[in-house]
Order: sequence, then C-alpha cells, then structure tokens
Amino acid sequence: MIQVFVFVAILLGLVSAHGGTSNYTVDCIWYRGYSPDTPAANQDGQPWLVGRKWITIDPIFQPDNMSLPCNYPGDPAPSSIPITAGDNITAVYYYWLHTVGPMVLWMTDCGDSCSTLNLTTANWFKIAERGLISGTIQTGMWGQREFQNWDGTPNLWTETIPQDLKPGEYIIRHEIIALHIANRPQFYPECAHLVVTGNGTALPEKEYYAKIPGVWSMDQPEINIDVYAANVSNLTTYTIPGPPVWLGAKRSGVDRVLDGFKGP
Ligand SMILES: *[C@@H]1O[C@H](CO)[C@@H](O)[C@H](O)[C@H]1NC(C)=O
Ligand SMILES: *[C@@H]1O[C@H](CO)[C@@H](O)[C@H](O)[C@H]1NC(C)=O
Ligand SMILES: *[C@@H]1O[C@H](CO)[C@@H](O)[C@H](O)[C@H]1NC(C)=O
Ligand SMILES: *[C@@H]1O[C@H](CO)[C@@H](O)[C@H](O)[C@H]1NC(C)=O
Ligand SMILES: *[C@@H]1O[C@H](CO)[C@@H](O)[C@H](O)[C@H]1NC(C)=O
Ligand SMILES: *[C@@H]1O[C@H](CO)[C@@H](O)[C@H](O)[C@H]1NC(C)=O
Ligand SMILES: *[C@@H]1O[C@H](CO)[C@@H](O)[C@H](O)[C@H]1NC(C)=O
Ligand SMILES: [Cu+2]
Repeated sequence: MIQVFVFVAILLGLVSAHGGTSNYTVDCIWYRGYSPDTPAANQDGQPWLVGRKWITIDPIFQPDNMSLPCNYPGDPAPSSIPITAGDNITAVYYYWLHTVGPMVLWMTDCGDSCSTLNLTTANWFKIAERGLISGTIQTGMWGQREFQNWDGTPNLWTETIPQDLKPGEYIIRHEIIALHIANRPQFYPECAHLVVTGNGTALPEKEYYAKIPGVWSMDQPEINIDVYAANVSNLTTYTIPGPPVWLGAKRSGVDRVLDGFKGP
C-alpha cells in the first residue's frame, strides 16, 4: 500500500503535476489571465486579458533562463487589473499538486508602461513569501503544502498590496519553486499587469531589489537542494534566498517570523 502511494506520488511528481495561475480576483471581481489550455486565437490580444502569455504548464528548469521573469513567451497583457494599494489580490491555480519549496510574490514598477518594460533589467521586489512553516524540509508544512488542495478544487493564493505603495503601473509576478526532485528545481512564474491607485508615495529602497534572472542560482544550497539527503531532510529551517520582503515603508523592519514566516 505504501509502495503504491509512493509510486503514484512519483508519477504525479514527474508527469502531470505542473500548473500555474490563470485567473485573479480582487474585491470579488474576476480577471482572466492567460491559460495554456485555451487556444491562442481565443485569448491573444483580447481586451480582457490581464496576464502575460505562457504556453505550457511545464516548469522552467534554469535559474538563468531569460524567460524566468514572466514565463515563455511572456508577451505583454492588453489589459490590467485595477487595484487600490492595501487591497488583496488572489491568484487562482488549478490542480496544483506540488508541496515542497517556496512561494514568492514579486512586483516591479513599470514606469511609463508595462508593455515596453524590459523584464530582465527591471528592479523586482518581493511583497510576500511563504516558506517552511513547521516540521522538516522533506515532510513539513510548507506554505506550498498549505496552499495546495488534493481534492481538485482551485488553490487560492491571497496576498496584500503594500498600503503605501506609490500609484502607477506594475507587474505582479507569482512564482512557485518546486523542490521535490533532487538538485533539479522547477520554477513556475506567471505575471499580470496592475494599475495601482491610492494615496501612497513609497517605493522600496534598493536593498529590496533583485534582477530576474539573477536572484536564483544553482550555487545557492536552498535552490540546488536534495530534500531527501540525510543532511537536509530533517532540517527545520529553510531560508528563502533573495532580498527581504518589502511590506511598505510604514512596515519596514517588520519581523518576518512574527509576520508568519519560519526561518531567518
Ligand atoms: C479562468 O477563467 C476563465 C473564465 O471564467 C475560465 O474559462 C478558465 O477556464 C479559467 N482558467 C482556468 C485555467 O481554469
Ligand atoms: C527557457 O525556458 C523555456 C520555457 O521552459 C524553454 O523553452 C527554453 O528552452 C529555456 N531556455 C534555455 C536557454 O534553457
Ligand atoms: C486580506 O487578506 C487577509 C488574509 O486573508 C485578511 O486578513 C484581510 O482582512 C484582507 N484584507 C482586505 C482589505 O480584504
Ligand atoms: C533588455 O535589456 C538587455 C540589456 O540591455 C538587452 O540585452 C535585452 O535585449 C533587452 N530585452 C528586450 C526585450 O529588449
Ligand atoms: C485618498 O485620500 C482621499 C482624501 O483624503 C480619501 O478620500 C481617499 O479615501 C484616500 N484613498 C485611499 C485609497 O486611501
Ligand atoms: C529523520 O528523522 C526521523 C524521525 O525522527 C528519523 O526516523 C530519521 O532517521 C531521520 N533521518 C536522518 C537522515 O537523520
Ligand atoms: C548536504 O550534503 C551535500 C553533499 O555533501 C552538500 O553539497 C550540501 O551542501 C549539504 N547540505 C547541507 C545543508 O549541509
Ligand atoms: Cu509539476
């Protein structure tokens, strides 16, 4: 019985367990992103499309892949999600089955336009991340395990746009990193365009910025990791690499552990 379960788990892990976010909600309003399952002709250039184009649920395997910012091919979205700073945005994932590895929510200021922004030279900053919450690296409760529903209902990832963020056009980037295959990290990024309104004036200081690709590397033991190895599997802390999370100028210095995250 245990062997059957392990066999099924391996099959799911290797074959069918990929995915990503295709839809978003803000204040109960539903916005459509790109869906690799929908014919391109039914969504390319559509005025309702808020997500950048991605065409396969397969992961990106290389941390230095130039498509890492907004997946492949990453064409700009014709439309954008209006949101007030301080509001929540929920990304809707279908059939997410992986359980091990971090989830990181990124933004970047588009300046004039998200359509012309160079994604690989942009300054990306984290606004939320979910790592190992309790237990061990191999079997513990990761944010990803908590997020994932085995019953097939949509998995919902809700985070808050920092309240004092300066209004303007931004890209929001949901990234899940799956670490269930030893030393072969899988990156699942999807992007949407946002128009942020509000009365804020803040942007992160440069210590919060990262380049994508650039932030992850096979030289990082947290990324190039074998979660089954004897010296790793029972560890109870996991540090998500990259810059600290920016929660807005008013909340800078917030303790990330007290704020719900385990690990330094
Ligand atoms: C996203 O929402 C649209 C519109 O409701 C729906 O047709 C589509 O199936 C959803 N995407 C996925 C991946 O389920
Ligand atoms: C980057 O990722 C895309 C999407 O997975 C893939 O098609 C492409 O071959 C990768 N590029 C490199 C240089 O590995
Ligand atoms: C955002 O989500 C959090 C966590 O679910 C919740 O506590 C908070 O009330 C929400 N905020 C808004 C403005 O809806
Ligand atoms: C982004 O900028 C880099 C560095 O200047 C350049 O090599 C790359 O071609 C630019 N990408 C696009 C899509 O313009
Ligand atoms: C911005 O400030 C105005 C005037 O004080 C206020 O009416 C409005 O509710 C504020 N908007 C937000 C999103 O806080
Ligand atoms: C990890 O912990 C479990 C439970 O305490 C134990 O059975 C196992 O031997 C440990 N594994 C290693 C590699 O230390
Ligand atoms: C575990 O052992 C491997 C192989 O010796 C090593 O590369 C890795 O850095 C070690 N990881 C930790 C967290 O000690
Ligand atoms: Cu997968």
